[in-house]
Amino acid sequence: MRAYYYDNVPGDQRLPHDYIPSKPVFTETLISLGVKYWTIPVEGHESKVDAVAQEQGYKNRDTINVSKEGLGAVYEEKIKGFFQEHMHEDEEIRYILGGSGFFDVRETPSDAWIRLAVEPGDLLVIPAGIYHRFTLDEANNIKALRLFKDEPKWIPHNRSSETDINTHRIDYLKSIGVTA
Ligand code: KMT
Ligand code: NI
Repeated sequence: MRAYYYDNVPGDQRLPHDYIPSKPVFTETLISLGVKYWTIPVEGHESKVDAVAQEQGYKNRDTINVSKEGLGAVYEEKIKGFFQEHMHEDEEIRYILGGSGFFDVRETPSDAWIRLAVEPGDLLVIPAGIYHRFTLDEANNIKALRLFKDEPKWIPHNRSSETDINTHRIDYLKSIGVTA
């Protein structure tokens, strides 16, 4: 997984949006934001993903195929929804099985976007309460395992003055040592 600051140049969300030269984001920064990741080769990943899932308490899972073929009639709507800046009241955990894409997470307090370019083998944990979004890249497909702690709660809460005072958002800010 490559992490870098998003260039904020208007235009196609599927383009890399890497500054020239690139502004890399270091692992320490991701850790300070509560973003966690592991790399587990897809070939023979099952037992290793199971071990991480067990250790982290991720009890349930399903597979999502984000592509025209995979999503059918709801494709355009889903793509739009994924790219709306939002937060969840639970972690968003993804293990990439195939394809590629971009998760953007907000750095706090700068409010800069950090782009995470994910590829097969990446296991990414986006913490509850962080503002983020997702887009496919120009290859237009990604296949991922979605893991969750209990029953899946997929509700995205789009960023607003309401989410700014959501208890999970406040708890997140406390966890990274930022006071709103
Ligand atoms: C999400 O919730 O944003 C997604 O599931 C995106 C696709 S998973 C690679
Ligand atoms: Ni999300």
